[in-house]
Amino acid sequence: MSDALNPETPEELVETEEEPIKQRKNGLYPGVSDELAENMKSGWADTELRDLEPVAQAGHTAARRAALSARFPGERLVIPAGNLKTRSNDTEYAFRSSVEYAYLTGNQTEDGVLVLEPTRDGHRATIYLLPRSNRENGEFWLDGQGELWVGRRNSLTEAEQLYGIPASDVRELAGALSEATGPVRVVRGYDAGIEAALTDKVTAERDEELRVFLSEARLVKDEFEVGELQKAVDSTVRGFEDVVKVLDKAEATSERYIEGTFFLRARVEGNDIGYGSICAAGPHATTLHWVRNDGPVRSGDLLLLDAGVETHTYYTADVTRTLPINGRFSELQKKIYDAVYEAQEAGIAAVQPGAKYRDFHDAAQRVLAEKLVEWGLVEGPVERVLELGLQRRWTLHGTGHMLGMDVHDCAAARTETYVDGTLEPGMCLTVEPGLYFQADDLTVPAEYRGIGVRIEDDILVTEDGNRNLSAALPRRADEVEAWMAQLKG
Ligand SMILES: [Mn+2]
Repeated sequence: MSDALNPETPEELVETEEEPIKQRKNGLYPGVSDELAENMKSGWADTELRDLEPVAQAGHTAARRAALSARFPGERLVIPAGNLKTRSNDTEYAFRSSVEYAYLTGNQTEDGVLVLEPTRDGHRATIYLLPRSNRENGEFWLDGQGELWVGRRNSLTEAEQLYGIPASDVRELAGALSEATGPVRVVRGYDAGIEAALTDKVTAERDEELRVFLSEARLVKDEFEVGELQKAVDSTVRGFEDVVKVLDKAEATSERYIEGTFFLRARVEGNDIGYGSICAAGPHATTLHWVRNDGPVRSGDLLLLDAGVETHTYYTADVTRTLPINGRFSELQKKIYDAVYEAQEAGIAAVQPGAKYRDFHDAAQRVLAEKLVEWGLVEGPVERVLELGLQRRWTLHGTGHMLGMDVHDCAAARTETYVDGTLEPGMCLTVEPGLYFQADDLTVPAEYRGIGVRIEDDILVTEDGNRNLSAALPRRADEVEAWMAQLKG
């Protein structure tokens, strides 16, 4: 990629519109003649887009903002999208806006800020965004954030049509906020500039209440969100099929071939992967978050693939399958796989409206503890094992979590509404028991060592039970083998 002509920060450049950038930074733009500067100001077509259709979630974000408004009457609420983060020198990481901002606006633009201003009967929402680049003062082509470099932005008028929210120039927001009076809360951790403008007006405790509310608001998904989650899962299913089809190429190279194959599907059909793909072959499957993905892929071993496509609206799937690389489970691999499958079946059955959140975890852990006792790996009785948590040497992690715009969604929700809470229709969670025998675990027979199995599905709580959103991907051992045989042709 090429280097921006202008080494200065965008804020400095865009503050004063009367002075052309070239003159203001006299001498900093070698090679830009007055004639060229003048020439670049004009000859550009009017590209304003008119009569835009609102984005698909615009019909849902108003209700979300209304719920937020009702919770904090009379207070100014500030929800930033966040800023670009430097990767190195003048390159940045791909931007992903804060989920709080995307959830409430449907917009995902860097530097955007949603502000809810208190009114007599609720709040008035405004999204603050960077407007189109100024062509008169050279910002358009001399500024690193100019549209010539980073691409066309929506005008504020276009943004209003797309998101159904009045839009204003974000460059005026920090100043306005620092002068504003009255109670205010901000979602922290995304926009240092906005936080600095509010520093003497907010408290950590009050801001945390805002963050907790926005996390808990997302526990129950609306119809649009469920549709997006299903879309994410459907793409993920295709990504898993892609991987099975290229296992021979992965054997000839490394786990990276699997990572790259899945990523291709995620980028073509969605926004991205929802989290770093875990492409763990052989003993790497016993490392819970194996994302280095630089190991060999060997026939006879298992591949634990934990990956999810994220949609353009940020909803992600989170699915795991443990596959025999050569297409057939060995006897011991199948014994361990079947135990995890049985535990997952028990876990999924416990996902019911009105059930405690902990129930599905307990149900799955019980099955795994029974198997471990039955195999002689831990001394029974099972009640004692569960009471002391002894099975956890091999089960390692919780059996699932909420799923949504974050893979571990609603993480700021209070214990009483999440872990100690009750399942309700519209909640979506993963059920993902596993058994992991570390390669250096001397307490298990040698043949178990280096085997890791996890099976993970995305389960929606419905009015009368649950729906497995990832049911299209085979889970039972014999079905997995048949599916692989068919794909490998
Ligand atoms: Mn998961």
